[in-house]
Amino acid sequence: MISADQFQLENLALHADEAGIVTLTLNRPAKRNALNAAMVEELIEVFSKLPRMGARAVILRAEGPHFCAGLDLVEHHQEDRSPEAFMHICLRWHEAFNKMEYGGVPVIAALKGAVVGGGLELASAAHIRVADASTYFALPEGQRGLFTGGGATIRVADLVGKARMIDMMLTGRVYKGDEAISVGLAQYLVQDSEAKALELAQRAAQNLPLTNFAICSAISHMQNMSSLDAAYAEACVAGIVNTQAPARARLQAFADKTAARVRPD
Ligand code: 1HE
Repeated sequence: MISADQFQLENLALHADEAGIVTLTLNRPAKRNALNAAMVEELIEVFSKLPRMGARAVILRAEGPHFCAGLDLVEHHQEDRSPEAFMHICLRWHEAFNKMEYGGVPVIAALKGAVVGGGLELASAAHIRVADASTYFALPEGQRGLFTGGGATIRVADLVGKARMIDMMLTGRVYKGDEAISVGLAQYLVQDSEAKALELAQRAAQNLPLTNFAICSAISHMQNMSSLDAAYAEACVAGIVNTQAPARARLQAFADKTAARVRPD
């Protein structure tokens, strides 16, 4: 069974159940879960190892009232980084978030409070985002004299489109509630984002692991390809996934009319 002892974590907390559902907690509430360099290294460690440890789904949650306040601005200020040093910091962020997005294990973000700057970059690397009434989204980099460096130009622009992202950065626009859902920042708006994330994780974990691997890595890879190459890659992935031995029982159940049918509710 996956356990926290298998990781060296100070800024994150990890708990796994017998079914392989991992709850990963951003655990710097006193600093509003701001991402310091150490926390990013821990994210890399966790998301590098979990796919090989049999994790079936990850719930990414936060301690305290805010999900994540983005880059640790105090550390950044105190370190007085050179352009080269900060470029390397950004590359470590990309390493962490790419491991999340392309790792093949469903990651479901349970959001609350501030999901801002690098916190939104982190959330946008999850496969599903669940918001509650307290959740709000912003990219305050523009107002801080900064620019995004953790993949927002790719993932946030993917979610909301270029024009909205530019507006968020130029004006500090904050999205929350139904409007945040309608622009694509989250897929669910509920009273209890953690309970909903758990429900979604448990549902996703009922899929075959190889199928989830394809859903949570192949789709993202294919978005980076030409349509022609993506169609070819899709055929190759489907060749492997759609002929996997464990799928036979599910197909048999459909043929026997014992499998659940797709219904609207
Ligand atoms: C922090 C950070 C942080 C809080 N770095 N320490 N991100 C931002 O511009 C968001 C900056 N943070 C905020 O706007 C607010 O802190 C919050 C709205 C998130 C929360 O407000 P509040 O009133 O609950 O907390 P607070 O009093 O502002 O902060 C509490 C403590 O957390 C305080 O530390 P303390 O030691 O004085 O108690 C704050 O300094 C600390 N804290 N946010 C460091 N971000 C790869 S490029 C990515 C670019 C970016 O992400 S830019 C960052 C955008």
